[in-house]
Amino acid sequence: MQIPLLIPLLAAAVAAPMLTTSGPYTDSTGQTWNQLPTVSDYASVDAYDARFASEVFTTINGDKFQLDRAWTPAEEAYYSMLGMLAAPQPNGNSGNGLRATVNCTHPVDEEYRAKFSNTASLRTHVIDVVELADDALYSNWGINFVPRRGYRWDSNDSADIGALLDEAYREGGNLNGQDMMIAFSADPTPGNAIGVGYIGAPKQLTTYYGSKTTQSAICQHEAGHNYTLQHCCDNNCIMQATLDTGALGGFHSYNENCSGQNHSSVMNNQKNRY
Ligand SMILES: [Ca+2]
Ligand SMILES: [Ca+2]
Ligand SMILES: [Ca+2]
Ligand SMILES: [Zn+2]
Ligand SMILES: [Zn+2]
Repeated sequence: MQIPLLIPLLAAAVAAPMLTTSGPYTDSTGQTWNQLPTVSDYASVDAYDARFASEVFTTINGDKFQLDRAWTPAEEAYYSMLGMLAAPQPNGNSGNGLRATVNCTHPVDEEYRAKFSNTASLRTHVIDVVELADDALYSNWGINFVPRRGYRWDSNDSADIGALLDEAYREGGNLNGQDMMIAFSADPTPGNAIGVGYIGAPKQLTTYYGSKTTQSAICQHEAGHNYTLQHCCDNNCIMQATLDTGALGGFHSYNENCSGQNHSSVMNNQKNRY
């Protein structure tokens, strides 16, 4: 008799542990989201982008963030074809004004740690990601991220990436006396996001997505949010809503329609924020 086989499966599904979340989140229209929307909730990626590419969500703590989705397979193939996954494009400008040293703490979750055979290789990877992410910040605005310490945290309490960021902050010891938290996660958290950073607050999370260079692009994009940058529609800018590794180092410097910002001007005003 075949039917009873279904019962343990169903029972297992029902018995799966309930996840907690730091939601609900509120969007710009006042709508409440208990969990963040995902691409699979919408008819198409375009429909999702049209609704959320520029949307700003607010947590119950008042932190604001935007959604950063992963590439679709078609986008990934397209960018690979263009060779855009290869070299960074650091802006050659020399830094001007005060140099801002930003000491960073790095909570790393169990799935991310498991990608590496030993602590030394993990440590090197994290430092490489952060040090490439800050190149354009440094050359343009004198912002120098300094990876200070890594921490273990266990990402098993979150239902979406916003909650994951809060969990990293909470369980990684908040800022640990440093200026900024750049957390790393490879948790299979539901949703399509590959990174998240609060707008104007020194907290961000980069996932184990793509190459090391890709992760630097994610980290740099989230750092832009940390310095109050919002999503834009400039194809050469790292602050596009969808990650473009080929735009690593690019921050647009004119008044742009989607963001309503001139990123370079904003960064000039915010470079000593942390
Ligand atoms: Ca640095
Ligand atoms: Ca946890
Ligand atoms: Ca986990
Ligand atoms: Zn973003
Ligand atoms: Zn831009």
